[in-house]
Amino acid sequence: MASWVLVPCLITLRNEFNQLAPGRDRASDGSVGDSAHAREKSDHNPDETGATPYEDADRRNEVHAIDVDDDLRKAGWTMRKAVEVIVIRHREGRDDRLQNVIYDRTIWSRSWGWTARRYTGSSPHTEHAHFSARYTTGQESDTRPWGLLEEDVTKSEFTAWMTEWAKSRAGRDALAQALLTYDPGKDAAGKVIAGGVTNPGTDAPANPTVTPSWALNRAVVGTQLGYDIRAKVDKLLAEVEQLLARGPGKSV
Ligand SMILES: [Ca+2]
Ligand SMILES: [Ca+2]
Ligand SMILES: [Zn+2]
Repeated sequence: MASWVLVPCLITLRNEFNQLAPGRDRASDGSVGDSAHAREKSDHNPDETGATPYEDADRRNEVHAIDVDDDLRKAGWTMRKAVEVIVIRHREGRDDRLQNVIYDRTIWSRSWGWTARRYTGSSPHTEHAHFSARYTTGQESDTRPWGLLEEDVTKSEFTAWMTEWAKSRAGRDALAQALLTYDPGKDAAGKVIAGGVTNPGTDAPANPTVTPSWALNRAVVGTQLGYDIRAKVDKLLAEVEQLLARGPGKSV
């Protein structure tokens, strides 16, 4: 077979899978097609010497598809999740390098807005996911990240970020606002659902947010009462002033 290369964008995709899951099974990996592929149009065939569904603008003999083994052997990850990350980015217009993705009897394609359709080809694609790249020059050579590593945040990294955020001015403002405005809503019968700050529910004794929020509540009520009382005293004093101004012996 004539020599061939994989399009640069798919080299990055395969590298990204390797970086994400260094111990992944590679048994069902693939790129260039076997003799069965060579008999039909396939993105696994080199584009200058083989039959492909599309043609590109250059003379490089390129393969436009990879298969990645389903078994990632990576905690918190499945091929389903990896496929979702990649497909969603395409659906949202944040990536445009792929033509279609096939995995587990499902095909997602650029041709119909990246929605899922049942894949009825001879292989159900349950042991590997198939990624077909586009034949456009800009997309073939685009080696930007595919988003898998971005999604790969461990729980402890996430906790550390959240802790840092909660200490920041913006984080504290947002948390305070969320706490003070949280409304648990009402049920079908119109009763307030337990759980909000203003309605602590049955966990009140053990809920550390309840005591300070009730103290705050009482402070607000106290302040309001203070204003109300002052307004009434001011009104009363004004009336007394008026009475005194009229002098003795005159009724109001
Ligand atoms: Ca090309
Ligand atoms: Ca080519
Ligand atoms: Zn394939």
